[in-house]
Amino acid sequence: MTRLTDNDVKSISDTLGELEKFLLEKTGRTIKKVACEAVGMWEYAIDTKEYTVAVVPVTSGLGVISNFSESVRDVCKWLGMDAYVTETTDVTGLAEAITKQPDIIMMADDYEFIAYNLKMKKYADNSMCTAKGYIAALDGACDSVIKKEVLVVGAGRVGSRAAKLLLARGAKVTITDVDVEKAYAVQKDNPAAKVAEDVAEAIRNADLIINASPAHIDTENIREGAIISSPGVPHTFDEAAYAKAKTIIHDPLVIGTAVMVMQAAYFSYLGCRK
Ligand code: PYL
Repeated sequence: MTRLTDNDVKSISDTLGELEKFLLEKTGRTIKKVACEAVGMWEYAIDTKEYTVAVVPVTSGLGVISNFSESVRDVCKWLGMDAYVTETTDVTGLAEAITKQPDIIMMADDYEFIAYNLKMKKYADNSMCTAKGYIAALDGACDSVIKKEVLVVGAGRVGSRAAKLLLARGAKVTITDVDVEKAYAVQKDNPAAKVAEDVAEAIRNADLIINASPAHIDTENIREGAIISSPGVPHTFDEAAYAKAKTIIHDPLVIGTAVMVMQAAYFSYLGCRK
C-alpha cells in the first residue's frame, strides 16, 4: 500500500463538493451513491443521520498524516453521519472512542485502514472498499461493465480484489503488472482472468481501466477515449492524459473511505441491530 502524503490529503475536506460534482457529471452518481452501489445497498436503505463515527489518529509507524483523520471525519459527515476525531491517539484514542460508544470506529496504520462496526463486531477494510468504489465509479462512467473488457493495472491488494469483483460483475478481465508473477498469482485465484505480460501494450489496447498501480502511465500509451478509474497513488496523470482519455476518476481518499463507512453501516442494516 502506498502511503498518502500530507500534501495528498491537505485539501480533501474543502474539495468534497467538487468531487461530488465531478462524479455526478462523469458517472451519474454522487459520492454516497457510488458508495452504496459499491456495497450493493439501496441508497435509502439506511438513514445515515443515525450513525456516529469516531476516527482515531494513529501515531505508530510513520506517524500521523496531517488532516488524515479530519478528512475521514469530513467524508463521513458528507454522507450525513455524525463524526468526530478523538482527542487522544492510538490505544488511548481507541479506549476514548469505545467509551463514547459510536456505531463505527475508523483508524489506520501504515498497513491497514478499517471501519469497525462495534455492535456487529465486523470491519470493512480500505483495500476491498477502494476496489469496490472504483468499480462502481467505472460502472457508472461506462454505463455498465457487464460483458465489457476491463484491464486491471496492478496486481496488489486493490488490483487483485478488483479483478475478482469485476469478474463477479460480469466483466471480461485482463490483469497486468510489472511483476508478471503477481499477475499470474491473481489469475491462479481467478482462472477466468487473462494476463497481459506487456503492461504498456495492454494499456494501449484498453478502453476501460482500473489503475490500481503506483507506477506512472505514459500519456502516449493511453487510448483516445479511454475511461480510467484510478485509485492508484501517487496520481501522476498530466493534463494531456486528461485530454486524451474520456474520463479519469481519481481521489486520494474519499471514495475508499465512503465505501468503508457505508459498508460498516450496512453491517448493522443486515444484522437489524440498529
Ligand atoms: C488509506 C490510504 C489509502 C492509500 N494509502 C493509504 C495510507 O496512506 N495509509 C496510511 C494511513 C496512515 C494514517 C495515520 C494517521 O494519520 O492516523 N496513521
